[in-house]
Amino acid sequence: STPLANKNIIVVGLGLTGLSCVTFLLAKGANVSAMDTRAELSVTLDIPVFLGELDSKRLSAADMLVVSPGLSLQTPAIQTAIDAGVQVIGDIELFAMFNSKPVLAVTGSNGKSTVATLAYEMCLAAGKKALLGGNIGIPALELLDKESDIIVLELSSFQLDTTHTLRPHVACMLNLSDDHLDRHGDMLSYQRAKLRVFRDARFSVCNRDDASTWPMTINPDVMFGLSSSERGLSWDKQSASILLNGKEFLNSQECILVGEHNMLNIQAATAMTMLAGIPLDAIKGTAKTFAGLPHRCQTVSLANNVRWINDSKATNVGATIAAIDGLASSCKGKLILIAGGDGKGADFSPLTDRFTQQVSELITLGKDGPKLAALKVGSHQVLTLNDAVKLAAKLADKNATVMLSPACASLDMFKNYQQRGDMFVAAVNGLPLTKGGQ
Ligand code: UMA
Ligand code: ADP
Repeated sequence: STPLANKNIIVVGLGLTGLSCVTFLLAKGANVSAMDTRAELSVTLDIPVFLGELDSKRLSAADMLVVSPGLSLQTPAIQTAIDAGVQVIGDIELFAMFNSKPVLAVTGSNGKSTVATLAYEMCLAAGKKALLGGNIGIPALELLDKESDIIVLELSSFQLDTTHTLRPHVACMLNLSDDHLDRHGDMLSYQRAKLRVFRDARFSVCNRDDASTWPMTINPDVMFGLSSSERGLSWDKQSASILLNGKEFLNSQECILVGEHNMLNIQAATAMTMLAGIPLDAIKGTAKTFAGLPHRCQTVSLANNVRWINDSKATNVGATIAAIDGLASSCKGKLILIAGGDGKGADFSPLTDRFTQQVSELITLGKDGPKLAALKVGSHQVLTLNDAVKLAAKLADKNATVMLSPACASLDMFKNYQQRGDMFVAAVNGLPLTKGGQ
């Protein structure tokens, strides 16, 4: 029997995470029921399921709640249960309770999926049986019954908020910029949630140039950054290469990934896997051949001599800034930016300089489109992504770059960022080819 057998456990939230928790807890012999605030959900489960408003009494009477990342711990009914002494955890804590494999955990505002995938591929290249999951889309609990030597987890601030005993072998925080303030309230509590990744970690990896990634209580084992340093990973702007302990490790010309933000991502994944004992040749080989993930600064068409870039995963201001800066050196003609969506309460003003200096035309849409449009004189507001693409095609001259990098979440208009990116690509592919276009 396990510590969960016969316990009355309520899984709160029935998305991907919640469903993985129900399956796992049933297998451990718990008495499982589930709740979700959404009144309409098409799930058929063999357990009691309560939809709609959360039943506070029922929650407070449970032995344990497993809360999904999409629900705030500040939700009154959950807060009441916490106050009543009910143990409240998330799926990552449940994972931690049963995991015995070394974990490489990465968090941050931007670059998590790229770094997690790079680290995972580096482990595979070294012949390790590696698994990848977490916020990237594969619930961590689904990894537990698979054979592995090492597990790479991408963790969000919401997941870390409900995690206490993960004790990763290597923990890494990439950066901190404004995101999810509608849920966390302020930057400090958002940062605190992210720093929880370092709790009881064997090794820690931090960004030398972003002090908000180093908790006061730890001494980072390896630092990375664009600033120069004789220790850890650094960037030599002149030779455009990544240095390890002051010596050239990898020239960016040898890599498929472009943009300084991606050079940071390679550095972070290198630091993490190095600390996990992965040989440098496997790390380097992967860093060279990794082509990036879809929806992240991905070139999707070169028709009519216009470069169309899908960066739909740029769901916050920091990501869009990195994408614009990353393109700066390779943009030969106009840069036309399509942005907007749900800004999640973020401050857009850090974009003003980029909009004025680097973006030739700004096309906005979505809930917070007007707020973005107000930051640039002569910007264009449209209603649909299709209209945005058509207008961009009209405004594009030879050698122009058109990028969808919304700086906002997609949920006001789309199912998720993938659907937004796919619809962008479909709209681009639906454009008429002019004579001489390729
Ligand atoms: N919801 C309700 N009521 C509920 C439960 C959820 O309205 O009772 C809503 C949430 O507000 C949210 C949606 O339903 O809009 C989904 O929430 P969820 O907790 O059920 O989400 P899952 O389907 O379990 O997916 C979660 C992560 N989603 C969130 O954190 C919102 C996924 O990250 C992750 O891939 C998955 O677990 C597996 O670990 C997505 C994400 O957007 C990609 N993450 C945020 C980000 O990256 O910025 C943090
Ligand atoms: P996350 O999983 O944290 O959302 P991704 O790797 O999916 O991060 O990248 C999302 C977007 O964030 C990219 O499309 C790019 O615009 C931006 N980005 C990627 N890496 C970084 C980084 N190291 N710093 C800042 N922005 C980044």
